[in-house]
Amino acid sequence: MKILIIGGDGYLGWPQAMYLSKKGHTILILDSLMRREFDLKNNFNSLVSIENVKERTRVWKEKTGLEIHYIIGDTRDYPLLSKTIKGFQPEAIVHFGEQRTAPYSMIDREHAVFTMDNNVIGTMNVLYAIKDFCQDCHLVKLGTMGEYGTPNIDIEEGYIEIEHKGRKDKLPYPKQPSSFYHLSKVHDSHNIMFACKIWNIKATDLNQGVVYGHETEETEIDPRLATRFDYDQIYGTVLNRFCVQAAIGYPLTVYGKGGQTRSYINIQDTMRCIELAIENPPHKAEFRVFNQFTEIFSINQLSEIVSHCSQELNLKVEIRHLDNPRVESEKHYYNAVNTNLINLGLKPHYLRNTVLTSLMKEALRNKSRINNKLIDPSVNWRKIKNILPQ
Ligand code: NAD
Ligand code: USQ
Repeated sequence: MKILIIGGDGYLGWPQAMYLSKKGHTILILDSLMRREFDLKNNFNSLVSIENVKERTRVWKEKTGLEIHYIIGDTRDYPLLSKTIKGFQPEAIVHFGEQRTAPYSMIDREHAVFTMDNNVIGTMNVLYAIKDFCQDCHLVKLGTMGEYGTPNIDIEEGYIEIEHKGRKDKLPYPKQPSSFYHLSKVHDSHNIMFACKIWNIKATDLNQGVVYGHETEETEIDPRLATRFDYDQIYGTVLNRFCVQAAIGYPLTVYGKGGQTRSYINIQDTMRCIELAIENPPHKAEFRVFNQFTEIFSINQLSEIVSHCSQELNLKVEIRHLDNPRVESEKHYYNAVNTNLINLGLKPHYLRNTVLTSLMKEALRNKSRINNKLIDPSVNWRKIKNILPQ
């Protein structure tokens, strides 16, 4: 298939591009490079060093004989986006290309507005380009489990059957996100659902949990094919952060009471889930939602797992409870359904194994690259203006 990967230079997009290229698909990446620009501007870094997109694609060709083409461009640039989609005629578009962190979106007004503009307008443009130039294309859009928040009932896959005053309906599941970033994903979901209905577009919204890990079969081919591994307070996701903290003896940064419970997925399972979505497209006009995660943990459970694994490596690890910089429940009910992808054939990797065999090892190997000034959270949800340490 011809597949356009928007955001194909990012943490997930780059390994996904290689994964699908190796399966024989023709891959074109579109990426604005906003993620790399953030690091350059703020002196942040990935734990493992990563090559630029030109070098990555060159090494990929050298090692596998396969080509991955790329265009540097922004989804908000409609002439460029529509020309790309019209010219390439993708059968599927995998859309990773958004500002993807909650703390970034809560820094101040500018960052919140950028997040809305970049994500919501960018996705609107993708929808219009599909409608105008590529109606049969399947949009595979990365959403997030955080769209649902933490309701006191089970979280279903996108829709819920409701009985109200004696009448029944199947409605979009209620959304209670906890950052402007997560809200941008909710707005995207509504826009995509509406576009499917009025223009007969087909789309899969993948409500993905927190991703951990950095190794895939393809990144292991050569160190120059590595994907980024973020551990800082803005882009680092919680398990990746805890493993880096443990490697340098930095007390683990549990926010608040640590009862926050979330769904998690290994990066290798992300690759497979996207492939499953592409291989099994929805019908025309269908807006399909999959909950893309494999396991559920509280932050306290994660810190205990990392602490336990660290002891096996003779590392001494302390757990520290910080005042929570976010506004979120710290003790709540959480149970989410994830049967759609499992029914399509997903065979999960498990978190405990990845901590010891991959994450801790990588963190120890790259200890000298860790900047501990980037670890503690300085972005607070309640403050009007936050400052990033350099
Ligand atoms: P990332 O920031 O590493 O990658 C996103 C890429 O998209 C970057 O290379 C960035 O430059 C590019 N991009 C951003 N805005 C763009 C635009 N307007 N036009 C073109 N390119 C643009 O993020 P990631 O971790 O790879 O996440 C990919 C997607 O998956 C995001 O949509 C994110 O919300 C979603 N997701 C991520 C996680 C996670 O834990 N990493 C979990 C759930 C969902
Ligand atoms: N947390 C800590 N300590 C830390 C970092 C985080 O206790 O050092 C807590 C947070 O308070 C939160 C939980 O861990 O309760 C998850 O935080 P996170 O930063 O790992 O993940 P989150 O902000 O939810 O965002 C990440 C990705 C985002 C994706 C989302 C999936 O950055 O792109 O959408 O995971 S989900 O959580 O399902 O919404």
